[in-house]
Amino acid sequence: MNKLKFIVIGILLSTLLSSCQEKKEEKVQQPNIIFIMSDDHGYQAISAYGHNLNHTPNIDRIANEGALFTHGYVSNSICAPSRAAMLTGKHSFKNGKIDNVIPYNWDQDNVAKRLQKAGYETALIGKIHLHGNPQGFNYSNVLRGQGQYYNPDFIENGKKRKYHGYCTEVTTNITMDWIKNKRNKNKPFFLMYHQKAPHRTWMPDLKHLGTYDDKTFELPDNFFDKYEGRKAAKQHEMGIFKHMDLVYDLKMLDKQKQINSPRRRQAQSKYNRMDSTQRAKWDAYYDPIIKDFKARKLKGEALAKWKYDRYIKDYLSTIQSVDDGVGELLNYIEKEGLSKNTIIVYTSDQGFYLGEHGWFDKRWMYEESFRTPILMKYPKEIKPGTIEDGLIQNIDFAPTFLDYANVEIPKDMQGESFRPILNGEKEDWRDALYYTYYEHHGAHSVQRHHGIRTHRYKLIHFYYDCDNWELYDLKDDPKEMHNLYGDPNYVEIQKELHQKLESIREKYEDSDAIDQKYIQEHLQQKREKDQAKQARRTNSSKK
Ligand code: SGN
Ligand code: CA
Repeated sequence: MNKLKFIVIGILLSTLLSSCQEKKEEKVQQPNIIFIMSDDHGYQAISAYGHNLNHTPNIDRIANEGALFTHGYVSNSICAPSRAAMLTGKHSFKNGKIDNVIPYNWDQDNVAKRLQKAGYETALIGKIHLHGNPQGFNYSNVLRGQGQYYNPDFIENGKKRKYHGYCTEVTTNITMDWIKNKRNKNKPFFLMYHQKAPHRTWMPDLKHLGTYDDKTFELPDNFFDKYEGRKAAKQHEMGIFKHMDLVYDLKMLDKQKQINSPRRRQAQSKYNRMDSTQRAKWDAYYDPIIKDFKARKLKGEALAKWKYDRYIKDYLSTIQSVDDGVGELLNYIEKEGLSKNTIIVYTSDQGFYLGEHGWFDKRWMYEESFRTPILMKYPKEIKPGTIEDGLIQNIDFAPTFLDYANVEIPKDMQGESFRPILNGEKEDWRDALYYTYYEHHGAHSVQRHHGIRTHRYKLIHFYYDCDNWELYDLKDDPKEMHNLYGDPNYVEIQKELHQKLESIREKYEDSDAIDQKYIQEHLQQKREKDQAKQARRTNSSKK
């Protein structure tokens, strides 16, 4: 009898022990997650996407060792709303951050808070562009607002700190320091490594000046777009030819002040941030270009082409530093043996126009800015060289990370984990995406709009102080030059898309009433700002 008791207790103990071990192993198995994001990095400027503009070997490595997403999209193509959508897993009208102006509420739930609660060590480094102290992070070191390319100011755990050097490299150095020396190595980690580059004004690092000077860049074939049938697009203020500033954007800051620019003062202040050694190298590169530009007295189409050429060269050179940083991080992960258990994602807050439709900037629901690059590796689950063509949106990152971390996905997150589609279980995956854009009137003059995109079609509604519809067949017209709305051949498709738009708005709980609420809030903010401006003016005139 005693012997039997002994055996039973023995079995019970060993079961308990092995289940404890399993639990421990399960914990150890939680993957590290590195979420790399850059700002305004169009997929056209990542060599893995095959556009042959530039060479980004390190970013490409992520796709070569994992997956390249061909249909990655954002929910609202602008910086702060895009970041809010990624953190919360919700569309802008749900998380409240609809534009770059209305404040973000950090008190709401976010993916970092959830991971932190589940035992993750969390860090946010670089650009976040959401005012207020970041919540959900053990360590944060973020740029103030948009940040500066040279000798940038950061806020480290709530305290201001100035760094010497080039912003992209500084952000990488802070990240490497955290990953090597600061984090608790007994915990899985969630790292948001977010570059400011290649945001306007595309100031390259000194060592990358001239990287693309020997390459000839052809204008995109719709560079001289006349926007026929597209009323909203006609009102843009993002033309490379018409709106790009020679001095502010294209660095023609001549000492003689002969080149005309309404933004010379702002250009000068960016230049003034550099120290004398940095300025000497900067001048050694740009001064001969300024001299040559002045001598050529370009006009019309020749000037348009010159502007595009300077823009694309600066933009791509700025990306080289982003790629360097990714390389440094990937090498470290590999050297430390962390590769197998680390998920690495590369994305941008949205895409960007590199001369398509004659533009720079983003905001529109047209492909170049609605789409965003997504590359992801996780050797445990994703086969190298995977091409993923499912419709993915930035609201999906938060639930996807929680899924991989084995943490419950809150019911009110609107995005969905795309882990199952990467694992080949695609059956129920969505067939359409919903998009919203609110920042009107704002920089670059893009009308308020929303719309739906399926694999083949896109329906857009421009509204607020207009009421225009656009419909595109992306198979026949991938560059979105022919608005088919009202075309008798598309009556049925148009009807279907209208119905789909209605139902997707219902699904995500958007409505005209919600929109009206934001319009009022926006107008109120505007009034307050104007009043504050007026008060400052009155005060200064009294002095
Ligand atoms: C700045 C830029 C704009 C840009 C917005 C938003 N002008 O206002 O070109 O669209 O930021 O960019 S600048 O002259 O100040 O550079 S975002 O990435 O933050 O959304
Ligand atoms: Ca951006």
